[in-house]
Amino acid sequence: SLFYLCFFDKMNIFVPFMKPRPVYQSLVNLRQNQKKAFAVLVDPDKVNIPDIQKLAGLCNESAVDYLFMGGSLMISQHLDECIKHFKSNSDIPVILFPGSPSQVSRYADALFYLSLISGRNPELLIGAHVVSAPMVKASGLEVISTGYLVIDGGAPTTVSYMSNSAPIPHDKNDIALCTAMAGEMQGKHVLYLDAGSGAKNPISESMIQKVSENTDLPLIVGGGIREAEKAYLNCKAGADVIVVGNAIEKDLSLIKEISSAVHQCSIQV
Ligand code: 1GP
Repeated sequence: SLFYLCFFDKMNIFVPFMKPRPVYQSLVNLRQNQKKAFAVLVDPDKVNIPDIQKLAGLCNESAVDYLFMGGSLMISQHLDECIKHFKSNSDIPVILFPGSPSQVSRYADALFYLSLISGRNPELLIGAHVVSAPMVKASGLEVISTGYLVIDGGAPTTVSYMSNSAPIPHDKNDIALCTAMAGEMQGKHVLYLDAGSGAKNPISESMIQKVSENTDLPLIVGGGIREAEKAYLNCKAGADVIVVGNAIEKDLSLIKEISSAVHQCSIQV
């Protein structure tokens, strides 16, 4: 009832009691404290349960900050299982990064409610959200409203094909910035710049810098990052969270390497 949702403060001002949003708050804290975070992206279609247990151990040892879970397709049916196994081996928060409205699991800690603001496909701006809204609400998940910008990564990626919408050209920093600003003013809570999984060219530092300097939202950057050096440079340019999926699938030792490069950047700012 309303009684439980609101209270009066000392000056008798009516204050709604907000549901706690720990994952979102942790993202805001990064930006406020100039700390950097590393997220490992797992596509449930590409892992089995023993992989997940091994991955959880490596993520724990390497001080990974978040596990993002999701993929453009969902061929396998074991999303819940993957999350449960990860969580029984790790305290790292799991955030859903859904490629379709069916990718909702109440076992995760939070969900990026992605709106593809770089595209002009109404389905991915609002349509899929309408379809998934009752399911998302019923899940009780912490929902993080996300302005999602796909940037051309030099080759067609799954996200560029599936979204049926042109990505922002790699060198058009102003378009990226104006799109990010629009997302911020529309009330999105975080921004995600993505060159797409397995992108040939990751997002340029100059684009990251332009967006980061001119917006206040936590900034997540991913797509085609294969080296610790690039992760470090992205952080220096203003990314708050670095996401890596593809390269880690090929070489698990990168988890430790990239995580320490990202955290190194926190220390030096
Ligand atoms: C894709 O940003 C993520 O949506 C990660 O990309 O798989 O290329 O690391 P990679």
